[in-house]
Amino acid sequence: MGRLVVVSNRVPSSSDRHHPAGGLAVALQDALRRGESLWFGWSGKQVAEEEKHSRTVSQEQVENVTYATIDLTHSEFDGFYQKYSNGILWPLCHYRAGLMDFIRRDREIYLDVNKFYARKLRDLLRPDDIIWVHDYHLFPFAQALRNLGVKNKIGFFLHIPFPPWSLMKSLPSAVSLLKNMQAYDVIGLQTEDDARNMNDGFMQCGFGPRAQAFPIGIDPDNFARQAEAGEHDAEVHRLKASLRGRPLVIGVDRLDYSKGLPERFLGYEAFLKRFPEHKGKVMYLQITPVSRGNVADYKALKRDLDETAGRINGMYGDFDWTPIRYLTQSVPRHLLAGFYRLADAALVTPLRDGMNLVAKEFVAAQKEHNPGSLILSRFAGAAAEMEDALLVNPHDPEEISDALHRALIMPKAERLARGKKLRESVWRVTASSWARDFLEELSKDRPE
Ligand code: ADQ
Repeated sequence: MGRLVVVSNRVPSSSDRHHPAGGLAVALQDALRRGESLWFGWSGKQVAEEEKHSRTVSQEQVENVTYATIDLTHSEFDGFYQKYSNGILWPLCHYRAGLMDFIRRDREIYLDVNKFYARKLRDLLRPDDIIWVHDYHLFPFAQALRNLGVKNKIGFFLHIPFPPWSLMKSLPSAVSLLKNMQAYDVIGLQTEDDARNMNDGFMQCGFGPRAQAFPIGIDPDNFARQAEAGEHDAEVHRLKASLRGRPLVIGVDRLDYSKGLPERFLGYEAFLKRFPEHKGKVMYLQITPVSRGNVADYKALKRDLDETAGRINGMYGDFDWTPIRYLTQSVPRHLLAGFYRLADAALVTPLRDGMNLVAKEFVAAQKEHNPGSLILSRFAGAAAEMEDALLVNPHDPEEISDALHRALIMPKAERLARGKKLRESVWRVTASSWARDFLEELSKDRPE
């Protein structure tokens, strides 16, 4: 059997290669360990334009995985990564066409970087390798490889949502993007809705349907073990002591406008206003590390959140109680797991999300005999599998506030019944079953 070749824009950094802590590295762990494999992508480094033609692929072997990475120039990083991938494709795929800032030159850089990556990878390929490409940075990657004569099986997985064609077509050259995707043998999306949207787009452009749903999961056993171990962690104890018996509500998200954070804060404010019996008696901890911090939309979002949290704390707080504890630094995973386990409710209310692994991590971390409640947006991919969460429309502050009140007064029997069903869903589709199912599909023989 050939190697598994994973291609993603970001490759785990050297320090994460021995013990992957999160993200794609955890999801692909089992698949990568099965045999010899290669992981190709950007090194995370930028070089000056003068060095453009002297760049070489650097390789590091860790156990049976070779990590092969290449640098980007400053202008490639800007046009390909910041502008086209994160400034056009990310908002559009999250149904936020209004945030797109389209400049034709960035699309050219995006296509050029895909071709550049393809040339670099081609030299490393063997005829029986199976190639698995990840995410929106690399929509046209298979076509770029095919143009170089690569005949290997190539699969693609999109981690973020895919909008209906009526919206997607607002992207200049959307048809050409979908045309390029015909070069993939298998295309996976997070949900049936996303797969339907993409297939409809294919059909509207005169192509056949080829997208299928492969919802991603976590490694629940491992996460549950970390959460249990967290009970003995000094920092988890500190958090517990600071609660002084009051219920804890937790939110954990990268700082991103897709995660619905300002709307969530307004939901929490509505909760304090409409259910004043909880004032002074609940702690809401929101952990939101800054991502893409140098992009204007993200800076504005950070300002908005800082201001809203400050306003709510000023208006509703007391000399011995802060309504929102809002952290913008990252927290190590084992601590997060311990914090989730301590929480009575989680607020996971993205406006749009491919899947949302925080929802699954929260469920995996709960005490089976006394689980906390999950409040989940209907517009997270996870909602399709987690109907026993308290599902909300994140645009409606009152709906969030009702759900929060309900979560905090929910009888134990109902929490147990919901918790059991949620656990079943998190243990049914795991990171490892996701990768296995996708690769099985990709390995099938299909007509030329
Ligand atoms: P993300 O948008 O990054 O991923 P998500 O699925 O929630 O969103 O995963 C975030 C991960 O980062 C989780 O494992 C979480 O624990 C971790 N994380 C978040 N905040 C953290 C913090 N403060 N400190 C430490 N860790 C933190 C994209 C898509 C999602 C899709 C995933 C996987 O946008 O929809 O579920 O890929 O396919």
